[in-house]
Amino acid sequence: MSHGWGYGPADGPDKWAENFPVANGPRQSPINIVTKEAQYDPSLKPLKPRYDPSNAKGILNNGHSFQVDFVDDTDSSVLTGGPLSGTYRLRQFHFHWGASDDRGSEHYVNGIKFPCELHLVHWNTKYPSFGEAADKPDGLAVIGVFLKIGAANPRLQKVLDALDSIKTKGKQTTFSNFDAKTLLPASLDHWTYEGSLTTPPLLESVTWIVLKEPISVSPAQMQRLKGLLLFTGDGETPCCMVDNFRPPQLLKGRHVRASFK
Ligand code: B30
Ligand code: ZN
Repeated sequence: MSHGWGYGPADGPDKWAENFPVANGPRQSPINIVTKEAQYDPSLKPLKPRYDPSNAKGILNNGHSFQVDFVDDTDSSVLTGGPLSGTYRLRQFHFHWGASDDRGSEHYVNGIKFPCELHLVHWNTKYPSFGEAADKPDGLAVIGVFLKIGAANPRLQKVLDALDSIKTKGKQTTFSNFDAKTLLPASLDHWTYEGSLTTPPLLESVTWIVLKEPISVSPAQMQRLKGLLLFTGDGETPCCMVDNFRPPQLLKGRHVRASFK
């Protein structure tokens, strides 16, 4: 799994446009969310995630993050509501984080960074598969959840405990019976805007739903995340998986809507 892109000086976000010109496109992600510019939209519906724990399938070190993958051949784990029309199936979730706690999130709120950001990736079932949806303007919906340092989060522990088995790029193991809903905060109040994948191929296909309320992670849990994984594969010079985030992109006239006053 060699991607030809990464987060280093030679292959990082500043270089992505060389191979992926859409990096400079009109609806790139992430963004800095300026809360006073976001307009409350009373037409946004309540966000309705409905996830079946038995759909969790595996956990993979993909060389730029780690992802928990879900069986997505039926409508048993889906997201509806919010800004969305139709039904979006859960495909995977993954995280972005920093080398230190002063950075790590992809989205910012009023210029504020968080140490980590969770992404739950869904695809629109009006298309036949994730692959077919991934390049359509309404193909994907990603829920972004900020993590802030605080109390230990018992709901993250099962994920963190699995990281030992996927230290290097390309390693994967089974990961079953996990309720992704337990990773969401109590409030589903959100900001939403039209954006893109935050990694190459940077496709402009994502309806972003960024939750206002962060979830907590303890300093020790954050240390585990930062210390256990490598960007590199077996036999390569080890390189710690940290600072795997893209910085905010230009808004280019887009509007951010808020589901709350
Ligand atoms: S994100 O939520 O905007 N960070 C993808 C999904 C969500 C985001 C970014 C990318 C995605 O599906 N990328 C293509 C799939 N990957 C598969 C993989 O195993 O990990 C292929 C690839 O990049 O070349 Cu990554
Ligand atoms: Zn992501």
